[in-house]
Amino acid sequence: DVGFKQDVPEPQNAFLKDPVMVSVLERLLPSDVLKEITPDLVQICEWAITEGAVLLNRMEEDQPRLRQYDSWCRRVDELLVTEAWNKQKEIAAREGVVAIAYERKYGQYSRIYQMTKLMLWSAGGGLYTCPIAMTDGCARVIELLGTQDMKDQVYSRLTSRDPSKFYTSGQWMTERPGGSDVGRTETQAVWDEEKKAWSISGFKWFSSATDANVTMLLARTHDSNPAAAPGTMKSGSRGLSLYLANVRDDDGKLNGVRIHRLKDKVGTKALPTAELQLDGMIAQQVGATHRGVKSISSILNITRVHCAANCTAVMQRLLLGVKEYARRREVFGALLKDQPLHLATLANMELQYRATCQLTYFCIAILGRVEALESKVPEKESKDSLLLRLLTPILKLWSAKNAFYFSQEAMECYGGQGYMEETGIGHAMRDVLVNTIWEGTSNVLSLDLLRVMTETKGEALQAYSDTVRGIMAPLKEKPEWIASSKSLEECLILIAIRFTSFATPEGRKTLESS
Ligand code: MFK
Ligand code: FAD
Repeated sequence: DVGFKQDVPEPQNAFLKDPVMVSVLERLLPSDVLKEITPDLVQICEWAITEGAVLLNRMEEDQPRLRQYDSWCRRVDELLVTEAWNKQKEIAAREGVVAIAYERKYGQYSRIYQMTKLMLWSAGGGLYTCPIAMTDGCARVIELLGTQDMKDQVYSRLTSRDPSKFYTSGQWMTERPGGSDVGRTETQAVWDEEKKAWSISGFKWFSSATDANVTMLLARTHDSNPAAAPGTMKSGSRGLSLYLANVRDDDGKLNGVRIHRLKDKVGTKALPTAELQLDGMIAQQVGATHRGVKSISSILNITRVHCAANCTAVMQRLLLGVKEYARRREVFGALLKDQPLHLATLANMELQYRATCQLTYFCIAILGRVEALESKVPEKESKDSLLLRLLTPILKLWSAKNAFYFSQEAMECYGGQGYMEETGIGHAMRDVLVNTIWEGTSNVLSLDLLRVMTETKGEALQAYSDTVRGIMAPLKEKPEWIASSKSLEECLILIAIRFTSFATPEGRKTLESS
C-alpha cells in the first residue's frame, strides 16, 4: 500500500457551492421567499449527498425484478422493486417534491421553489424523478379537466405530503405501432354498463412507472351510445380519449393488467419500465371524448420541463465535480485548474451549464405564472401560455442534447477515472441520454415547434419576439447573430439562450468574457 494516492474529491452541497442557481433564484424570487426557502434547499442537498447517495447506490446495485408465476404455476406478475426505491417514494412525499407546486403557498413562485428542490433532490432521488414528473403532470390534468370525485380521490393524494396517502402516476401512451405517432394506438375502451366505467384492452409498449398507484392512458373509444352500431370507432388520433385508472386494487391485485416483461435498457436501470398487456382495465374518462391527445398534452408539457430540469441538475452536479477534481488533480507540475487548456474546457462547460440553467428557469418561471394565474383552461391563450408553448419543445430538445455531450466532456475531465463505474459518470451519462427520446424525440419536438407557430397563426412567435425585444431593448448589442444563424430552429435557440442569459448582469458578464 505504497505510492501515490490521489486526493479524493468531496461530494458538494450543490445549493451552497453553485453560484449560478442562487443568482437565478435571487433574480426570479422576492427576497423574503428566497430567505424562507433557503434552509429547506440546503437541507435537501445535505440529504442528497449523504442518505440519498446510499439509496442511489442500492437502487443501482439491486434492480427491479419481475416474478411472473408463483411456485404453483399461477400467474402473479409481481413487480419486485427495491426497498431503496420505495423509500424514495416516502421521501418524495415528505419533502413535497410534487406538493409544493400545487399548494401554491408562494403563488407563481411555488413552481420555481418546487423545481429547484426537485433538481437538488435528484442528486439522491435519482430516477425516482421519472414517476414524480408523471405524477406532477397527472395532477395538473386532473386540476384542469378532472371530475370532483377525481380531485377528491386522486388529485388530493398525488399532491399529498403524507407518505401513507401519497400516490404516484404513470403515463401510458406508447404502443408498438407508434410512440411518436400515437394516432396508431390499438388499445380500445369499451363502456361497461354494469360497472358504469370504461373497460380498456390493448398493449402498452413502454410503462416506466409500473409500480405507480394510478395511470393516465390513451385508448380508442368505442361509441358508448347504445343506438350506435357496436364497435363504432374513429381512426387516427382524433379517435382517442384520455382515461384515468388505478393500477392495482386495495389488495395489490392488478386492475386488468398483465406485466409482459421488464425492459432491458441501456440506462435508467433502477426504473421499472415494462411492457403491459391490458385486458379489461377499469377506468374513468378524463376530459372530452376524442380529445385524448389534447387532454394529455398538459402532462407532455410539464414532463418536458421536468426533462430539462433533470438535464440542468445533472450538468450542475457534473460541473461541480469536475471543478472540484481540477482543484485536486496535478498534471505536468500544476493543478488542472491552473492548466490554461483545461481551464478553457471548464469555461466552455460552465457556459453550457449557465445557458441551460437560465433557459430552464425562464420556462419554469412562466409555467409558475400560467398555473397560478390560470387555474382553468383559458378562453384565449395568454401571452405567457403562448410563450411557454413555444419554448417548451426547444427547451426539452436542446437541454437533452446538450446534457449528453456535456456528460461526455465531464467524463474526459477525469481521464481514465471518468470511465470507471465507481465515479458514477457512466451511470449519469446513460441515464441522461434517455431525455433525447422519452417525452418526444428531437424531430418530433421540432415538428411540435412548427405546429405551435402555424396553429397560433404567428401569435406565439409574436409573443416571443415582443418578449425578446423587451429584454434586448436596454442592450446596445445589435443582433447580427440572428441573421447569421442557419435555420429557424437554430435562430430561436440562439435567441432563447442569449436573452435569458443577458437578462442578468451576471449572465451578460459571463457571455461577454467568453
Ligand atoms: C426526469 C424527467 C422524467 C420525465 C418522465 C419521462 C417518463 C417517460 C414517459 C414517456 O415517454 S411518455 C410518452 C411520451 N410520448 C410523447 O411525448 C409523444 C411524442 N409525440 C408527440 O408529441 C406527437 O407530436 C403527438 C402525439 C402530440 C402527435 O399527435 P397527433 O394527434 O397526431 O397531433 P395533432 O393532430 O397535431 O394534435 C392533436 C391536438 O393536440 C391538437 O390540438 P387541436 O385538436 O385543438 O387542434 C394539437 O394542438 C394538440 N397538441 C399536440 N401536442 C401538444 C398539443 N397541445 C399542447 N401541447 C402539446 N405539446
Ligand atoms: P418512433 O416514433 O418510431 O421514432 C423513430 C424515429 O423516427 C425517431 O428518430 C423519431 O425522431 C423519428 N420520427 C418520428 N416521427 C417523425 C416525423 N414525423 N418526422 C421525422 N422523424 C420522425 N412511453 C410511455 O408512453 N410511457 C412511459 O412510461 C415510457 N417510458 C419510457 C422509458 C424509456 C426508458 C424509454 C426509452 C422510452 C419510454 N417511453 C414511454 C416511450 C417513448 O416515449 C417513445 O419511445 C418515444 O416517444 C419514441 O417513440 P417510438 O419508440 O415509437 O419511436
